[in-house]
Amino acid sequence: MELTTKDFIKDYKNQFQSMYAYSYEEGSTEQLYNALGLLVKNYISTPWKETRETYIKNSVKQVFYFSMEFLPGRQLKSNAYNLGLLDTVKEGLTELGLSFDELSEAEVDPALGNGGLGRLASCFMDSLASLSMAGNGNGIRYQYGLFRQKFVDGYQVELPENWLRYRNVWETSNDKSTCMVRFGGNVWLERNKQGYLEAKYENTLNVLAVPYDTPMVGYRNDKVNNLRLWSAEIPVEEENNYHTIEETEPIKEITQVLYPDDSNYEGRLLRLKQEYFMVSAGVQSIIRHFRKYNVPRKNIPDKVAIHINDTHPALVVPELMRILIDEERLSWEQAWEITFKTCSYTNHTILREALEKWPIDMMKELLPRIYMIIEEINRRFVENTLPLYGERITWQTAILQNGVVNMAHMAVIGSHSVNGVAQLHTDILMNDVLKDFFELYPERFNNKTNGITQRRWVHLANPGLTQLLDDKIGEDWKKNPSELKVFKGQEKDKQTLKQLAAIKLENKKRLADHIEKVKGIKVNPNAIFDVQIKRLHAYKRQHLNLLHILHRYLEIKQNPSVDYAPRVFIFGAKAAPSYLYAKQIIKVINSLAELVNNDPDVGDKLKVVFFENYGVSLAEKIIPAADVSEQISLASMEASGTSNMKLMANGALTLATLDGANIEIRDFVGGDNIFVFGLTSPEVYELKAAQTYNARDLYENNSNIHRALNALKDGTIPNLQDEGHAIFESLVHFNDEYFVLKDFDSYVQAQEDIDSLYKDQNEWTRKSLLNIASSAPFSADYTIKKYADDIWKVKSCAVEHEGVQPLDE
Ligand code: B1N
Repeated sequence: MELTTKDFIKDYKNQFQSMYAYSYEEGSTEQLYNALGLLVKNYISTPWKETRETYIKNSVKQVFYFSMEFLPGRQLKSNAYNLGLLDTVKEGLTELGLSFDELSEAEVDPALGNGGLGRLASCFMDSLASLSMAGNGNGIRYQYGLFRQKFVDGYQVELPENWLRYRNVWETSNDKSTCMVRFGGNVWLERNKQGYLEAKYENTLNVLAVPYDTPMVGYRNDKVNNLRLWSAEIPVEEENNYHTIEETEPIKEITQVLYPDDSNYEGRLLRLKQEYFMVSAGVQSIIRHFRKYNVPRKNIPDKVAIHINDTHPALVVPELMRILIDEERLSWEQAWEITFKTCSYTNHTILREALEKWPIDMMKELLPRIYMIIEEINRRFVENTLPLYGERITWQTAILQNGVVNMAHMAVIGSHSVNGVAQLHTDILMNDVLKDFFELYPERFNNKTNGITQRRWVHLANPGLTQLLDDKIGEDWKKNPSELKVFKGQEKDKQTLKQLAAIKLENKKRLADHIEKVKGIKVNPNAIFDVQIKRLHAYKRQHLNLLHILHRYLEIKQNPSVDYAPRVFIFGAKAAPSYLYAKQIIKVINSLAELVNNDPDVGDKLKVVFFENYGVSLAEKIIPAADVSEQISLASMEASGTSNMKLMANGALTLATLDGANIEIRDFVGGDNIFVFGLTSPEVYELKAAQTYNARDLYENNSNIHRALNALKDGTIPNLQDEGHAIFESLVHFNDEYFVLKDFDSYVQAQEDIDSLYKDQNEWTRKSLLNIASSAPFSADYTIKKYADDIWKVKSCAVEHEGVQPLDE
């Protein structure tokens, strides 16, 4: 949009004064930020309204992305940037004697997700809007986000994240669009006068779902989509029944807090309530919205696509059936046809412990009508499958099994499309985890490799690199990421390589300052910045990284002149509060950091930095400064990964197992420009099947492993209780479930190769350039384009020359 600096200044002064009734010069940073945020939101309101109207007027097909998690990150900068106002706003503030960066840091970063799954949902929102596609988010407005992590004595401590304590300028509560969600009670079917079977309810707990809408601003295309997050409140007409705070608790608690488990399913009743609450409110509001389209109900799938982001929202299937049958009075067959054509499902993990299975008794009691419908879906599924495929496949794929509702099975059976998030992961779904379903419905399966938005992760996080790209290849890459490959042409240009190295160094200096400020550790900006940032989990193997650092430390102690390039190992990771082993790994890394960072024999050779409270905002600081991207999960375990893509796009070299999207990264950048180590996925499958793995043998016969493992428990590392022992036990006595010791040697070798290459700065930077230039396929714009073409069948509403260009690859 067009705005002069002068107009902005006038608007801002007015905005501030109308909110606080004094001059901006007297405002606190929070107030100054609030006024700025609300002003930018005012600028958004017109395209937001017009986008909504255009979709309805043109009867455009809309996607509804149902996700229990969204991790949008701070929105001020990104919104101003996508609107095309960032420079004007910065200039205007400078004229007023204010700093944009300072105000922007005052914004809270809403932590409404655990990790990759939630961040992916937000990257998708950004791409949908930027591609001018009608895409809506549907989720929960948790009052408390993911816990704030603090280290006390090296141990993780969890503090509540009360992100709504200050006002959230981006949301608008929409009282007009509330819905009622019913839980529990008795339900029965009764034939009414017209001959319909009617569902009758008594003694239900009625919860009011209030939507809070947040604008999702497209990149320079005047399109603004909607993210709708639901909050649970007491229905107004029932307020008189709730006398005390204790009585309101069962309602308020539904949207109080995000479950902090990533890749682990915890079968708590409250979580099931959250899932149904979000699903029911979302589906009701879609059906209500659809009435505005004025087309027959059988055409719902032509106008609406509902996406199920992992199984958490899989109750969409029976809930849509319930509404179509009980409220819209369709027959079962008609309702099923619509539901199946409307829904699609993404699987994000093969970890057994993450697959949701709800006890039938719990489901029956909490959601009696929904359970009746699930039973009928299951009955019909069995009836159809049994004669065609026989007993084994039928019972293996049924929704109801051994007293539980298998949510993945429900999602697959109720969806026309099932996808994994990287090619290897999709292959594993087809050949292993969902093998029987692949036999039943091969046509439903497809791969959609994850992606990231370059706007947040390159344009905004790395302005130096962005400017260099603009200078060298022009600005087209911003709207058409495939243009990035043009940058490859400069791989031999000394001048470009020098500039690229200088930009990386600047970013590292900035991060080094931040490290000193928050951790009190001085690091050398010329050292290799080696980064592992992701949730803490045994399968991601932060403890492999830990063992290698310990190995290096012991080598240095033995031979202080050993030839290692200076290295800073940087970690960011939260552990689920109930995941003891993950917390023990954090403690050991922190204690090792204390040892290494304070040992004068070590000097610059080795520093270890574990940031507290890793999240989107911290990632934006770390990623542009990274030299090495650690992607070291046991092959087959990491569905995709997305930090691998962000780091690559910022010029880090990847050190990886052939897992998840790492394989595709290697394919695009070429085997010479990535460090690969460890078992491959087929090798992992083979080794597991053979049952011949013996970790103790490796401990006893490999001297490096022996020494490092002993150092975990002989007092080398200070201030440990039994945490070092715990890691030792899991690796040696419990036979190393994730093959850490098996991959140790090849990991150490790859790390040494990194040292050698780094000595040749020119060659290193050349490979860094090739990584940047090969990162385009991981633009979420491409990912979304594929979802739109293959799964959702939605089109861009861009008029020509607007927004992100029609994409070619
Ligand atoms: O989803 C990301 C992938 O890039 C990661 O590889 C994958 O680990 C991650 C239960 C999850 N899978 N499953 C979850 C999150 C919350 C929860 O309660 C499971 N997260 C992933 C995006 O595809």
